[in-house]
Amino acid sequence: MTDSSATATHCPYCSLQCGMRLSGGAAPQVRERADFPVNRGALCGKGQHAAALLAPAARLTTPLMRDRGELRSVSWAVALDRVAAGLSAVRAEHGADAVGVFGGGGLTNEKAYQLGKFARAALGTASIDYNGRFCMSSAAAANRLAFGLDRGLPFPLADIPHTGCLILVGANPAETMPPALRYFREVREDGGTLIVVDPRRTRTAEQADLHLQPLPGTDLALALGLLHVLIADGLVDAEFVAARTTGFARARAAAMAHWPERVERITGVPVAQLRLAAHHFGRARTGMVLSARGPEQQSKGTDTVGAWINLCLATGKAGRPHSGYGCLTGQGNGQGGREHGQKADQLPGYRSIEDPAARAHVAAVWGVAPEALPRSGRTAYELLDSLGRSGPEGVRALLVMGSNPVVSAPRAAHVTARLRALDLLVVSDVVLSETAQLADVVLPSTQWAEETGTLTNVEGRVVLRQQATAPPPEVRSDLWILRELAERLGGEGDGGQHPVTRVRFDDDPEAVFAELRRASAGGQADYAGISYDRIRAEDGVFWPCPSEEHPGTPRLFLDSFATPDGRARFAAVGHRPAAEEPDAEYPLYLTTGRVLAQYQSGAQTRRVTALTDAVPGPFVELHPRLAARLGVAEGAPLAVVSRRGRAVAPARITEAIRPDTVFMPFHWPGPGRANTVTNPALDPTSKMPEFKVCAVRLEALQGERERVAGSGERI
Ligand SMILES: Nc1nc2c(c(=O)[nH]1)N[C@H]1C(S)=C(S)[C@@H](COP(=O)(O)OP(=O)(O)OC[C@H]3O[C@@H](n4cnc5c(=O)[nH]c(N)nc54)[C@H](O)[C@@H]3O)O[C@H]1N2
Ligand SMILES: Nc1nc2c(c(=O)[nH]1)N[C@H]1C(S)=C(S)[C@@H](COP(=O)(O)OP(=O)(O)OC[C@H]3O[C@@H](n4cnc5c(=O)[nH]c(N)nc54)[C@H](O)[C@@H]3O)O[C@H]1N2
Ligand code: SF4
Ligand SMILES: [Mo]
Repeated sequence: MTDSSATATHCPYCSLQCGMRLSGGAAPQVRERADFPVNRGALCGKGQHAAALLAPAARLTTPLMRDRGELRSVSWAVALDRVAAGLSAVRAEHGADAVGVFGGGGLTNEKAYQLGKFARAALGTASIDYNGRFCMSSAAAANRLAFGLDRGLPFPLADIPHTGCLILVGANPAETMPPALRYFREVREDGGTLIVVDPRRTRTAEQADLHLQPLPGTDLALALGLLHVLIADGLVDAEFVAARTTGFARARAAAMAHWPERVERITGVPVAQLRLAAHHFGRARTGMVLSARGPEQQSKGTDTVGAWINLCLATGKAGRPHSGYGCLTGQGNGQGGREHGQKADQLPGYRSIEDPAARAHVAAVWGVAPEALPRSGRTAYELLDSLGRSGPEGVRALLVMGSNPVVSAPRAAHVTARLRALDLLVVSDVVLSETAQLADVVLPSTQWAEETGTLTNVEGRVVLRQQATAPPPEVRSDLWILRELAERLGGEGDGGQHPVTRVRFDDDPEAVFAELRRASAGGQADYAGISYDRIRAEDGVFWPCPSEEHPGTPRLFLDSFATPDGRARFAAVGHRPAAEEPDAEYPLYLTTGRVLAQYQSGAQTRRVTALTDAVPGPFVELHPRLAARLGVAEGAPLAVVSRRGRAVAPARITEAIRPDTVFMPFHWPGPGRANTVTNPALDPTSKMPEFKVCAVRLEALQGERERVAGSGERI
C-alpha cells in the first residue's frame, strides 16, 4: 500500500538499501515506496517487518553499567563519565594504542566517519578496524589491485539485465537480496546466460542456465581453468588486452598450468561444464562476473577475486558498457563504511593513512597536526585476538559500535574469551546483543528510522535514510555519544606520545556530512558535490562526485581505469589449497552463510517474531548419502566438530549440497553457533578470515549413543 504521508526512508539491513516509507505515530508501519528505483517497492521479509525493531520491548532504552556482576540502568552522565575515565586510565597506563575501537559496515557514513575521527583525533589510537574486514575486504583489495579503485559495482544494478552472460560466484541473492533477484532473472529473459558457481544448489542456482558446484575453497582454480579454456579456444580479446591492460603474459602462464582435467580434479567441476561456461562467457558480446562472500571469505580471497577479474580483462568485458566485474557488498553501508576512515589503514575519501598528502589534508579538516595522526593499526581479527593481552601488543579497553563479534567473528569462543579479558568493554548498540551482554557499559543508540544519515548502497549510490519516528526518551545517537566522549577525553593526550587537542565533534548528521564532504574532497571516494538536498531530489547520487555541478558517476572505467597508467592489471595467481583441508580426523568441509529470514549475528532479526517463526534456529545442511552413512534422520541433533570447537544443531537433509560438504548459517549464539567451529586463517593481503572453508567431522547425537562419521574416509 502506498501512503504518501509516510516518510521516505530506507531499510535498516542490507546493502540494497531498499526504499520504503514509514508511517509515524505510536506504532509505525513499513509501507511500499514504488518510486525508488533500486527495489521499486519490493521488500524482503526483513524489510517488511523492520518496524518491530522500534518497539521498546525489542531494544535498549537506557544506558546500562555493570555493578556487582549485573548490568543495571544508570543515567547518561554516570555511564559516559565511567567510559571516559576508563578509557583515559588505560591510555595513561598502557598508551593510546591500548584503547581499541571496533566499528561496523551498518553504520551510516556520518557515523563511520566520526568513529574514525574519534579514534584518531580524540583517542589518538591506531587500534581501529571494523566488521567489513569480515565481509568484502578481499574483493576490495582485488579491485584496488586490478582497477586502482574499489567501488563494489562499477555500474548500477539496472545495467545487469543488458549483459550477455552473467557469472555469479558464491552469491545467493535469492536469500540475501531478494528484490535484486529480478535483475539476475532478467538476464535470461533478455536472452543472456546466467551461470552460478556455488557448492550448494541454492534458490539462486536454481534460476541459472548452468550451475557449477565446486568444492568450497577452489574458486581460484576454477577461474584459472576457465581462463585456460578461453586462451586455448581463441576467445581472448587481444585488442582489448593490448590497449587497456597490463600483465597478461604472467596471468596467461599461470592459466596454462591449470588445464581442464587438473581443474576438474581440484574443483570437482566436470571438464565439459568448465568448457561450456568458458564458451558462454567468451562468446557473449558483453559479460559480467559478480562475486559475493563465497569466493571472497577464503584465506586466498584476494587472489581468487583477482583470477575472476582476469576473465573479464582477457575477454574485453571490463570498462565497457554492460560489462565488468563487481562485488555484491553486504551490509547496509558496506560500501560507504569502507571509505570514510574506520579501516585500520585508512583516512576519509578512501585515502591511505600512510600517505603524507592524505594525512595533511585530513589533519587540516580536523584541525590537528598531521604528526598527531596515528599510523596503520591492526585488522579486525588481529585486533580481537589482541584484546586483554599484556605487553605492547595488548588492547585493554574496547569500544564496539555496530558489530556483534561474539556471534560473527571466526573462532568465536576464543574471541569471546579475549573480550572477557579486557579491562573495559563498552558497547554502543540498539539491542542487548551477545557482545553487549559482556560489556561493562552499554550505550543505547538510535537506529535507522529514529535518525537521519546517508548510506552508500551496493551500487555506489549515496542514499539518505531519513528520520521518520522519535526514539525513546533515554536513547541517544552514536554521533551524540562520540561528541560527549570526545568532550570528556579532550586535551588529555597520552603523555606526549600522541598529542591530542580539542577537536570539534558535531552531533548533527548534516553538519557531519558537510565535514565528510570536505574531508573526502580530492580522494578516490569523493563526496564533495553530494548534499542531502541533492540526494532527496535525485534518488541518490553515485560517487565520485567532486562538485555540486558534477552529475555523479553511475558507471566507472568506461574511458580508463583508475591505475596510474589507466590500464587494468591482470593478477598473476596460482591455485593453493585452503588453510585447512579435510583429513582422517576431520574428513568433511564446512561452509557457512545465510538464510533469508535472519540477518548477520541475528542481534536484530532474532527479536522479530515473524522472522524467528520463519527460521527459528540453526541447522546443519547435509546430503542424504552422508546422512545415511551417519544414520541421521531429518531434525536429529548433529555435532559439527573442528580444531576450534564443537557446534550442535539439528540435521537438515537436502540433495542441494555436495556429499563431502556441510553448511551452517551463522546467525545464532549458543550451542549452534557456527563460528565456534570456523577457521580464523587470514588472507595475507585483505586479512579476511576463512569463513567459507574448514575441515570438520560430524557426530550424530542420538540420546546416549554417539557415532562418529567418516573416520579416515573421504566421500
Ligand atoms: N537474509 C540475509 N541477507 C543478507 C545478510 C544476512 O545475514 N541475511 N547479510 C548481508 C551481508 S553483510 C552480506 S556480506 C551478504 C552476503 O551475501 P552472500 O554472499 O550471497 O551470502 P552467503 O550465504 O554468505 O554466501 C553466498 C553463497 O556462497 C556459497 N559458498 C560457500 N562456500 C563457497 C565457496 O567456497 N565458493 C563459492 N563459489 N561459493 C561458496 C554458499 O553456499 C552461499 O550460497 O548478504 C547480505 N544480505
Ligand atoms: N561463519 C560466518 N561468519 C560470518 C560471515 C559468514 O558468512 N560466515 N559473514 C561475515 C560478514 S560478511 C559480516 S558483514 C559480519 C557481520 O557480523 P556483525 O558485525 O556481528 O553484524 P551484525 O549482526 O549486523 O551486528 C551489528 C550490531 O550493531 C547493531 N547496530 C545496528 N545499527 C547500529 C547503529 O546504527 N549503531 C550502533 N551502535 N549499533 C548498531 C546491531 O543491533 C547489532 O548488534 O559477520 C561475518 N561473520
Ligand atoms: S533486500 Fe535488504 S534492503 Fe531490501 S528489504 Fe531486504 S534486507 Fe532490506
Ligand atoms: Mo557482510
